[in-house]
Amino acid sequence: MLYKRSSQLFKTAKKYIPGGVNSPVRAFNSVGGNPIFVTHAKGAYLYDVDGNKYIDFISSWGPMILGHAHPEIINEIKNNIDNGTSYGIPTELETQIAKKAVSMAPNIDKIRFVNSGTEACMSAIRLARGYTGREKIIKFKGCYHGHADSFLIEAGSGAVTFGNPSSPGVTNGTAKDTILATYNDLSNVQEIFEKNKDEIAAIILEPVAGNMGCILPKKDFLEGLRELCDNNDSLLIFDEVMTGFRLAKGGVQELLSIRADIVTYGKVVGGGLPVGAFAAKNKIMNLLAPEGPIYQAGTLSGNPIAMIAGLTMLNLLDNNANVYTSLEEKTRFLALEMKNLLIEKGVPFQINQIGSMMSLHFTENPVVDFDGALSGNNSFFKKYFHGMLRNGIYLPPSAFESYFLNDSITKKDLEKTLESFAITLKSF
Ligand code: KE4
Repeated sequence: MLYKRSSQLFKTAKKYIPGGVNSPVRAFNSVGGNPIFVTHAKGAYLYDVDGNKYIDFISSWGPMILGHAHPEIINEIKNNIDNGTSYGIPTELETQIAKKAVSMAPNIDKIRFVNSGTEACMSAIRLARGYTGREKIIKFKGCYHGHADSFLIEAGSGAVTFGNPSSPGVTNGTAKDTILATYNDLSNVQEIFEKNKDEIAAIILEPVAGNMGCILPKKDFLEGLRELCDNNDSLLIFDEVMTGFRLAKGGVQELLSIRADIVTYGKVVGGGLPVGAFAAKNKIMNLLAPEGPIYQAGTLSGNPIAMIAGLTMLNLLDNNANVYTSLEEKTRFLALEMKNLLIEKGVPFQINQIGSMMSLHFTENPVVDFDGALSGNNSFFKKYFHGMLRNGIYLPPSAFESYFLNDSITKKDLEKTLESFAITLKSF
């Protein structure tokens, strides 16, 4: 694998774009080396500027669940692009995709479309604060809800004290309203509610986490959060930007039969174009402007080309329910075979997998929270990442990300991936 042209392009990119990228994780800082630059993608494959081909395990960080450049999505974009690309005026398309999303996801009556998962999550907490009249939110260490100020908060000193800004530019005033809890630790959340009686507007979490690697909720964790919110008149916000329409048609709410009060979406819902969304029952959504007083807006929200891409994607998923079984089978097969290779090698590891999401951590400790993810051996991870890249496998360039399989991946691709993994393990 040669990366000559990618390295040249990265050098130039850094002259005009901070860090040469438009989103930090793409810069390979966590694994070292220079990012590849892609020319195009089709199905399960990425092609870089140096003519290298890769099997793609990030699927654009989730959106491309049916594979890149899906013919039906591309055709619908082509069929609509000549009508114009943006009006800032309502279109029937927006109602069609809203109706489709509401029919697929449980417990929602209305949905508002925005342009990213960040916008969806920041709007969801404003809605929760407006609905409850309270100011504090609880989030979990290691969960990521986009880059809005209220989420760029790291744990404060005590287990139940307020957070501190995790990025310059986030004010202490903002940080004081975000409290950090430990994922999968229900008693910690209970303690926070007791110390902040009647002050918690909402809990926001990834019901299946994908930003610490993939982490599953422990038995009764989500049910416990549901009960705490009900007993304290707080709202439970599921950030399903990653899991929505990916782990099941109805996301985690359907998969694990647990009801959220507000759900956020992104990635898959846009079919590869910039779309986020947040949704809830009428009693909450009707408080949103222009119907209610809680303000939220966006010039390109409901953009017709993004809507047609998203609507086509949702229709494809809704009419092809066995895609979820197929993705689960492929991901489970990969996880199992990787486990066998790792056991044979004698390397300490944890593999977490659910549906088409999985991650590998080089640690003997079970990875059930952020500290567990932090205990992974990052030098092993760097060797693993670059060994797989050199052998034609594109993985997330960070141990704190989830793999997102797409349904274009074939059994042959998975066998090639395992061959690359066996070669990579030889270098350990
Ligand atoms: P965006 O603003 O990036 O569309 O969505 C933010 C977001 C919200 N909630 C969850 C659960 C998310 O995973 C994300 C974004 N995910 C990252 C991957 N860890 C996107 C990749 C990136 O930041 O470039």
